[in-house]
Amino acid sequence: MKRTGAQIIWEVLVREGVDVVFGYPGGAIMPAYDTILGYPIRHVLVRHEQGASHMADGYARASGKVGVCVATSGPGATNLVTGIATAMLDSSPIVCITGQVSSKLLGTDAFQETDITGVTLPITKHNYLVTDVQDIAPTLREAFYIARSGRPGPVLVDITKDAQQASIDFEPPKGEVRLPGYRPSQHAVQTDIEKAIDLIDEAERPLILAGQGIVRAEATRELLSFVEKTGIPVASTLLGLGGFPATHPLSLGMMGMHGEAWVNNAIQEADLLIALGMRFDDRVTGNLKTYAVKAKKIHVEIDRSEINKNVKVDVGLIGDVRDTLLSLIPGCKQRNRGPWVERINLLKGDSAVRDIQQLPYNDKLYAAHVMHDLWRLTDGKALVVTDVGQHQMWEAQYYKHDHPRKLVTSGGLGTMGFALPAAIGARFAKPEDEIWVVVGDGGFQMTACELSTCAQEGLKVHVAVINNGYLGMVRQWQEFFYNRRYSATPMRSPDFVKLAEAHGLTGIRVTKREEIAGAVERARATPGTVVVDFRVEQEDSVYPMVPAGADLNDMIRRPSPIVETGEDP
Ligand SMILES: Cc1ncc(C[n+]2csc(CCOP(=O)(O)OP(=O)(O)O)c2C)c(N)n1
Repeated sequence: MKRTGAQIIWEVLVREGVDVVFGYPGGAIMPAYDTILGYPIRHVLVRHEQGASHMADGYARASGKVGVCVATSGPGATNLVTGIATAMLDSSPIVCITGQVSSKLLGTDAFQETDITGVTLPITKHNYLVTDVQDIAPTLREAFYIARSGRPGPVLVDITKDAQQASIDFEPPKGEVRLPGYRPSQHAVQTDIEKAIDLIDEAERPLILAGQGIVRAEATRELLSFVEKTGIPVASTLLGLGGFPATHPLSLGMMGMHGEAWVNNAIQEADLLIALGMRFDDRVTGNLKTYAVKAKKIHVEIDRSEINKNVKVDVGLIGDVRDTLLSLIPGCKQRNRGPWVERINLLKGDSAVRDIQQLPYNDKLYAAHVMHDLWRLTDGKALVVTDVGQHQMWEAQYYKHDHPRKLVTSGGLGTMGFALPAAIGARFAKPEDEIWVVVGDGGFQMTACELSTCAQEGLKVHVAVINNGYLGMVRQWQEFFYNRRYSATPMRSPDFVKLAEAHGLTGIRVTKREEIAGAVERARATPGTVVVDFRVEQEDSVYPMVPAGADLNDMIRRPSPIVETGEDP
């Protein structure tokens, strides 16, 4: 059958199972936009291409499938860049399709020409420039295969306008994609598995460090079996939250810069760390010279280049986390590590009385209240998409995630402006889920234009703006490390209730704790997107905090004790 390049793009996407793409049209991608009308693919018109790449990413994180975004050449393509880098650092599988100027104009500084493959080379898993219509189908198939296999990541395919316009006799390619030299699935070496089992059986104070690899590899059930057999407590990275049930007795919570104090103390006392699908990021380790020096280390990772990159390990197991856990479980002894768990409980010490929730009632609204109440009111079942800043850390501390893919957040790049568009992507991935966006007043304003997309598409997401009148996390650093010189962090915002209303949406304002439940109920009962403006305490800080590059034990703690009643909040 005769097909144009523009048609072939959608033919391949339909065969890859794509039913929604996020994008914005323009000259060099117009042939593709013209033909999409004939295919069963929903196109979501974003308000800025950054939103399109975050939406594709949010869709991918919530569903486990590949997300797709589309943009024109030049400024359209460069606007995707922040979302591509975000997906790259968090190993999120997206395919970005960009139009390019016609091949005879390449290299002439033609109107809207940018070398987008050059620009995105360091922030994509792979990228392509396609100038021949014959190459469109095989290239797109490779792009999907590379994006989803091995360590997932973003792939960009830049297609010239003439390749989109040309026609060929098209036969859909069949069979597996084969790429010489690319070996995405590997299995850990058996002798290394045996070494790891010996270390696990011998250890008296072992800890599991659960990373996002657990979620990506769909390994939550296997992790649970491993923990129930070996009795080893689990600490999670930010992106690993939900990979192990937060309410399980052996779940310790988050590690690292804003992790629980006792988790960081336990890491420093451990005699064995079993790192599963995580990459010893600097936010997790603090000072590498003093990091877990008493512990032997086992590192399970799908990406070989992560082993011994930041932390030298005793055993590296290269492979899929689920697959590797299945190899480890039968060999490990059934054990109860009671004394170690008791020791960790002792390390919890006075943490409970330092918790902001222990403050006697006053008329102040704290972000921690909002997160805790949201968790209770949604029964811990909502899919929460957070932005970056203090609210992100409070969410991680106070919203207990028991299930994977229920927290979508930008970890590696820490991208403000991520949350609202990523939530729109997640909305398409999970039509049945209750979705809450948790976002700061700063980050919300970076991509609030996507409220207009919510309105046009008739989408229901709840936006909780944690409005403290500051770029809170930066203000916190200024408070702790720059003598309270609040340079460029006080921020005036528009009236978010009116902003919602201007989009034909609903806005609600909350200034007191007792108003939280009513607002949540009203948001749930209202059709369409609802923005809840939570006016929280302006100068609260996230505790504990390991200063950048410090020893994990050197945490700044909330001044203690803030109350001595010991009563439940
Ligand atoms: C795109 C981008 N620019 C700058 C930063 C640096 N940064 C990290 S947190 C933060 C403040 C966030 O403020 P807000 O969105 O109001 O959230 P809050 O910390 O108050 O919860 C900034 C500016 C960033 N992470 N991303």
